[in-house]
Amino acid sequence: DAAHKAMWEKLDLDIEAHDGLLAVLGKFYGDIYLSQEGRLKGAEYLDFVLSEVHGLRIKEIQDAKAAGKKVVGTFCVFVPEELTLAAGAVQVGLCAGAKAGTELAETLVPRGTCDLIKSFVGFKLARLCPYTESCDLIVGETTCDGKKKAYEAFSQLANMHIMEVPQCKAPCDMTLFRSELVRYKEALETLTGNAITAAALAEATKVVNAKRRALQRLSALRAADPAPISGRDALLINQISFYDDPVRFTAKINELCDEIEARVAAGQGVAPKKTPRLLLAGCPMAVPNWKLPYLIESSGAVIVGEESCIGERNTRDLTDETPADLDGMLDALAARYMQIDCACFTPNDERLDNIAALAKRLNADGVVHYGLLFCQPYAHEAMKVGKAMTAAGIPYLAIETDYGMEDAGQLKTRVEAFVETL
Ligand code: BJ8
Repeated sequence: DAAHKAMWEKLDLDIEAHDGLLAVLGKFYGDIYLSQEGRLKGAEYLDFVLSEVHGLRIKEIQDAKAAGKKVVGTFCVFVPEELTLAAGAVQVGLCAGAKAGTELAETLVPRGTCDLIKSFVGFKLARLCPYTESCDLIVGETTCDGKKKAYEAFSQLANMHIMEVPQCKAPCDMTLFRSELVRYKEALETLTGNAITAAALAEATKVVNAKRRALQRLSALRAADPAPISGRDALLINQISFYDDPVRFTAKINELCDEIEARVAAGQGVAPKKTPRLLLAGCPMAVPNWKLPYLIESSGAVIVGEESCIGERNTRDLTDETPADLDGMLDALAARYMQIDCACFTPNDERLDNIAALAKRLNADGVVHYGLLFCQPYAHEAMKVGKAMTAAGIPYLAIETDYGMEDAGQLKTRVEAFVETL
């Protein structure tokens, strides 16, 4: 409507290109989401949030800014939302899952860069993302080479803070990460003018843990056969967790879980009992990257879990709520975040065990590894995961793809062939 348009103009978006993007997104969402059968009533919340992804939520964020709040954008689950919230700021995820502004992006990052990076750079250069344009500070991190070098270029376009994330997990790495938490805390205090107190951090930790618990509850319910929720909807829930208000989100997902519990008790699901069940593992799938989940779920299988940062890797571990002083709380944060089994770490063998355990817990019949083209860390681990799954007797398929649609037919053929063997 006119008010939204005025807001987007104020954010200096390219209105015509942005209209085009929303039209494509709406069509894509209709085909992939609204066409599903046996959807939960609580999915209305998902449809609403998505239909207003560049509308109402941006309006709320603008209102918060007008009231003096700061907005922090992130690209990685290593950035602790607990600290951001404790400083009274709003945190939003900026990873992007659509092909947009690619040519512009390639003026800033090399062609052989993964689409996740090209997408957030492209969205910025093409002036398409109201979240990016709302940020007062954007936090980068030294994870993969692609991201860390892209942030050097990106910092010419936005106010950035770079966190050093270690690549190993020895005691000295823990010390380094702990000191980076302090540096991030100080950056937030400078940005917002608010001191981060023990009381504020304790409260923020409760909020973020409650969000994780709701997502853990959802994950646990997906062990049921028949699967009570589609993988597409579960992925969307995890995607929305990165930009909706955390307290509202938690309440809505707990309501949805109540509905799922009733469904499981009644033996109902989105696909018949004994439908082949797959665990997706690998690179994060940012909104609206729904290509592979859609292909899988239209090939006679159902997805029962996501071993990615837009999934289990972001929700598996809680932050210890028992420390009473700031120092203890920062120790707890460091301990919690350093458990993340990102492929950027070496070695990263715990990930292999975590995938096998997750597949077992979710009663998965197989694992599909998703790697983005040009992503070195996950391409290497796809091979290791394949060996580990074979050793554990779990059927395995590795897929490497990008945000384009050109390979959709070929991917579907491979997925269908894999599903047939299950
Ligand atoms: S903690 S997974 S969110 S770094 S796909 S940009 S790795 S070349 S996203 Fe990640 Fe944090 Fe790790 Fe999670 Fe690089 Fe690969 Fe691209 Fe990637």
